[in-house]
Order: sequence, then C-alpha cells, then structure tokens
Amino acid sequence: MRRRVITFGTFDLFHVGHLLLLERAAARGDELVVGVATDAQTRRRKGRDPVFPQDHRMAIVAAVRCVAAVFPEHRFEDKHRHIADRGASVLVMGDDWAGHFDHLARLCEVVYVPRTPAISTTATIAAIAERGLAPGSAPEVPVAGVVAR
Ligand code: C2G
Repeated sequence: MRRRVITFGTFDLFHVGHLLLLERAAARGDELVVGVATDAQTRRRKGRDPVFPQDHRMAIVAAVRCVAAVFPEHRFEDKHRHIADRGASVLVMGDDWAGHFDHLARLCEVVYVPRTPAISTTATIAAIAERGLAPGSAPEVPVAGVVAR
C-alpha cells in the first residue's frame, strides 16, 4: 500500500526553508499531501494577513515537484479529520512544532523534522520593512541536495 504523508503550513513568501520541509516530508513516504492554512486561519492565529492570499500560496505549493496534492486548512484543530479523510500514514511538521501534535500519534506516525535555520517569512518581512528590498541579502541556506537532481 502507498504510504501517504501529510503536512500543514502557511507557506507565505515561499522560501527554501519551506522547500526543504516539503522535501523532507516527501522522503518519509510515497506521496505527499499538503494542507495550506487559509487566510482567515492565518489572520486568527498570527494576528495578521499573509502577504500572499491562499489561492496563490496553494498554487505555489501544488507546483512543487514532490507535492502530490494540496487542500485548504480552514481550522488548525481539524488535523485529525484531514489525516483520517486522506488516509495519511505519517504527519510531518518542522521541529518548531515539536510535541504539539503528539496526540495525533493514535491516528498515524508523527514526525518532526529539523527546521531550516536562518530563514523565515517573519524575518523576511521584518528585513524588507527595515531596509527595503535588498538584492543579494538572502541568508545562506545550502540547497545543493534539492536542486542537483
Ligand atoms: N519551516 C521550516 N524551516 C523554516 C521555516 C518553516 O522547516 N525556516 C517549516 C515549519 O516548521 C512548518 C512548515 O515549514 O512545518 C510551514 O511553516 P509556516 O509556513 O510557517 O506554517 P506554520 O505557521 O508553521 O503552520 O497547521 C499549521 C498551520 O497551517 C500553520
């Protein structure tokens, strides 16, 4: 049977930390499905709108090679339902979420993979707000394993 992996995220201002997370998640099984937080959920949880609206964020994530399918995640609390509906065998999240989803281990395997240091949507927004768009100022993040295929 195919082993389906599921993950969730906002994926706003999509960056290589997001890409590496998706690659690491996909490597845990045969097929990766991704729940993308809706604008309303992001507003509720983060207290601000995402920069890019959900249809843009979903289109970008759906275009990533290792992603089989995307769906909107309307409510943070509904992960158990998505896991069951999609028959996922593994939930993967970055380790900034370590421990948060352990209760879902009764439904599927729960794995936290290393978060990529030095890059984040929040830091990018802050840096641009502070210094304006600064070409060449992206943080150093090794991506050789992803692009050299
Ligand atoms: N991530 C990462 N490295 C980064 C930034 C993010 O590995 N430098 C991972 C996060 O750990 C998460 C995923 O990428 O697993 C998506 O991160 P966000 O877009 O910040 O989404 P988040 O706010 O964590 O998810 O149900 C979860 C919600 O949808 C919100």
